[in-house]
Amino acid sequence: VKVLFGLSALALLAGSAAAAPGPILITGAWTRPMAGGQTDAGYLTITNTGKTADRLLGATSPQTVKIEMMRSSITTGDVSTMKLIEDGLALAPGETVRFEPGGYHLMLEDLKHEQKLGAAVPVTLTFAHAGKVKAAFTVAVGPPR
Ligand SMILES: [Cu+2]
Repeated sequence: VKVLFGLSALALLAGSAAAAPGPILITGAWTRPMAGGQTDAGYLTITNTGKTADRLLGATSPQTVKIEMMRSSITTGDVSTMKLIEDGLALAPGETVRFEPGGYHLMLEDLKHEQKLGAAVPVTLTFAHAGKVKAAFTVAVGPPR
């Protein structure tokens, strides 16, 4: 049984090393131009194309000290508030979640460098099931079309 397990673990490793896309599909990732030292929001669309429920647990980037998941909403009196998402974001099989201005966003806190128009900011998203998924956030004035 141990030998069989070892073989299947090797097969899994070989499979993950291949370029085949995982169940998590990231599209339209962007963030605004911003000076270093500032905080900026990042937006993207995440689709769980797999058959297993998943959960976005967090994100990291060499460009920031810290990334937090937040959700903006308009409360009474047209006041916009941001709420920290501390226990992750669930993604049912087949579900798509959009991070966009006025809603879900990633807070890229304390940028280490200026974000110049047209550059790409590397972000690694961590999912409970899919593991680490890399995304490049295009620095742009609005969402990519
Ligand atoms: Cu925020």
